[in-house]
Amino acid sequence: MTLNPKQQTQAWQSLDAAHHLHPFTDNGELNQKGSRVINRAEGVYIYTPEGQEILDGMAGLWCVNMGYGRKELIDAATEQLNTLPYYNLFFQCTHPPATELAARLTSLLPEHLNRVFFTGSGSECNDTVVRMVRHFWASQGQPQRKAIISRHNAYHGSTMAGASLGGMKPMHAQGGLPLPDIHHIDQPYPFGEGQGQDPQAFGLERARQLEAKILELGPENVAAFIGEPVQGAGGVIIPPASYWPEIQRICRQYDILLVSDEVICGFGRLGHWLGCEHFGVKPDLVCMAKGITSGYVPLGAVAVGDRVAEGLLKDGGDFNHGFTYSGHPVACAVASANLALMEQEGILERIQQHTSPYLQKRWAELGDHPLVGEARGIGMVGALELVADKATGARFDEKVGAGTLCRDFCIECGLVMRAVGDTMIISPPLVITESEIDELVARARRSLDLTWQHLKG
Ligand code: PXG
Repeated sequence: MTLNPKQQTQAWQSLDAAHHLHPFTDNGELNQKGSRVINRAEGVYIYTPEGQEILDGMAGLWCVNMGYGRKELIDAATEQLNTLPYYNLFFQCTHPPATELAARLTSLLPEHLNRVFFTGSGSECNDTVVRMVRHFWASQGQPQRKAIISRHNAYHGSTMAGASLGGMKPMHAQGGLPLPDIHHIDQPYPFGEGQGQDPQAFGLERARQLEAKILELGPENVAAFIGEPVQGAGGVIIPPASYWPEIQRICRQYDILLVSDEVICGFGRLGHWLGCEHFGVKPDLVCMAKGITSGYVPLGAVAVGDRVAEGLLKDGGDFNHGFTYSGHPVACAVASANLALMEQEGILERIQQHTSPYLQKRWAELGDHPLVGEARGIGMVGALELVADKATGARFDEKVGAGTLCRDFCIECGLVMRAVGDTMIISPPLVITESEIDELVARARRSLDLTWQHLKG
């Protein structure tokens, strides 16, 4: 018996409910409702089996930067699967896709980043960084430098080290986190935590919490500071311009390594290869994943600055760390094809000169909506703060679940927008056209109207 699309969806939903545990999901609640099945995608659109077309305002999970259905990436994967579907980089071996990608990547990155260590994901990059910075300081005769400083509401992944570096309270509440020697300072979030203050002064004050924390721990005990240039999963938190230069000054003054987590901000999301370039920051280590392959296959990479690389290569250079899928050949081949495609299409110039200014202009218009306390954005990300009172910026009671409501109306209107509490965020594919941006903004406005009617009606 062939099933019609609705029956097929129901069949998948019941298998899913019986056998599949979802990440970051109330699985009990989901199993009652039935999960949303997506089984096809093209360009900036995803589709349900019943044929609903949904504009993917999140590029999957901030990763499908060059859009769905790119033949160049599919061909690169197919060719590599046919040639060498797997080999490893352990035991003195290499393979052409990893070597060529390492060279290609370092040629695109700032001058002092000349080496990469491959992983399978962003979380694995951050686990790698924890071990690498501590190993580096040990190589410098300072093994006591173990402390790593991060921010509250940062997201650095879900592994033990990634979730510890992250500053997500609900994550720390499960599984005995954070690990020892990981510390958090406050985030540079003007709308949420700096209301009524001058944004630049607020940015400096938040950066100087790093200095205070270093002095509290003793500079001789601190290995590194890690941050996302713009916090993504935390709600598109854009720091004031004063923030990053001050963080860099402090790191240099106390000789603390600076790690930029570029898992979201890299590969064009902020209009540059790396988001830190926008803020004029020169990190010692850089974590990359997601957009490196446009999400087609999993890959992560840690770019290592010359100073750290020289430390690691001292005394034989043994680093006892690595993953079966470090630099998987298919992932590396797709990443190289993705970088080539980005260059061929001049995507960075297109973002800087056209797509980002247009997206930001249209996005800012949503700021006039009665439900929106702030519409902000940078590069190819945006956020809307939903408020109960536009004049005072007062939030809705948490129990109202305004963000969740709005997110559900978005889907009804054919748009994926993510809710972080009552902050609605977007991170569309970088290849989105002006008319697709118009569509995105129209669908977002319609969803805001429906949310408003529901809450006030
Ligand atoms: N660093 C940053 C800055 C991230 O955003 C990771 C590390 C971890 O990467 P992996 O590949 O291990 O997932 C991330 C991941 C969301 C969401 O809902 C964000 C991420 C992952 C899943 C969901 O915003 N970011």
